[in-house]
Amino acid sequence: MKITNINLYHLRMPLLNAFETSFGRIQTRDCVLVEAFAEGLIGYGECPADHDPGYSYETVGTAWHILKDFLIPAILDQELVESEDLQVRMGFVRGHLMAKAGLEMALWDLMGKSQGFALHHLLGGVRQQVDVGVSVGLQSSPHELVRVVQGYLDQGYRRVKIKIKPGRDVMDAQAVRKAFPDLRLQVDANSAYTLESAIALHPLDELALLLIEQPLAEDDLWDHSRLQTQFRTPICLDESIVSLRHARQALEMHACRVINIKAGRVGGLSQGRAIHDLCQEQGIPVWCGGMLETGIGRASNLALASLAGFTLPGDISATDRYYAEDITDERFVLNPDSTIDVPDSPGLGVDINQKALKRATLAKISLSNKG
Ligand code: OSB
Ligand code: MG
Repeated sequence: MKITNINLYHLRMPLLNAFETSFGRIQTRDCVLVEAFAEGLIGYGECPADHDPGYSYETVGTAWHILKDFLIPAILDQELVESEDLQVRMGFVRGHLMAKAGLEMALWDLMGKSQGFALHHLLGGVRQQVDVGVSVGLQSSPHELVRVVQGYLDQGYRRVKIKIKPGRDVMDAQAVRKAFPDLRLQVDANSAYTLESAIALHPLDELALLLIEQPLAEDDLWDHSRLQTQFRTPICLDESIVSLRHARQALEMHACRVINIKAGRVGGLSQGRAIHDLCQEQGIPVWCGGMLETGIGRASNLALASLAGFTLPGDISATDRYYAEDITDERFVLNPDSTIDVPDSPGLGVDINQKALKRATLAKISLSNKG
């Protein structure tokens, strides 16, 4: 198929609750929505770059620039049969993986709609519901954290991740573990430690955590491998894994025992699936990370997490954990067994709510070769 024109939207949506991590606190969440037109169909993709370069160097501003000035001109009116055709055309752009992933997602949505298949089917998924958990931001105190976690358990979540940072790590995790002895619990530091300062995390090894996510810098596979030797608890990498090659190298040097897969971080669903396949071959568990997505990105995450190797619960929560109003008609709900249904209609399987999209839009541009 040939994509003839694309609209980009800069979206900003208010979060129901502020979300605080070791790299910052947000009350609203930005992203770039890609709207691609081909064969009378419309495909959507979400580029999860945020307002600030805290999680990654990419921002809405860099993604907008790279999409508008480089990626989109390279793919408009080109024959694209599968995601690989798109990746080859985008290959001249170094990095900017979230920008590429947003465009790739729109192509998957178009391919699914044109062939009449849901995304989970195109990707090779094996389940209709996926196990999910909730990612809880830093709270004002361990006491408040326990109260917030209790609220999510009351809603039915059976796996909880808490954010940590230096000075807000062991006490927070101990408080949650003490309150909920059997909870499936994990922590995420978002690169806030060094090999030296991570000594402070040693008591976490006594808390029967599922994993410790991304304690060290994103460009530091080697020190993660040294840190892993100090812990029984598996280290899980998020920010550090930006490609299939990084995944292979991380596993070869034992830098982690679990991988968090985010299609946005690795340049698209195709690369996410490739990392899944590698990990599955090697018996390494993976799970689907989240970036506070809208209904578009959430639908994509659910389809990806339906692949057989996603054996740990994903950071894919119900819509009402994030937004009062989403840009899709569909709202995702938590089933009583802490799962969410994988969309089953063609493509992403969700429809845009035009009024909500309009309310969330800060800027829009239309790109085509016809001027
Ligand atoms: O590190 O997993 C992360 C959100 C934004 C950026 C990075 C991360 C997160 C989350 C939230 O943990 C997961 C979710 O979407 O619920
Ligand atoms: Mg993370």
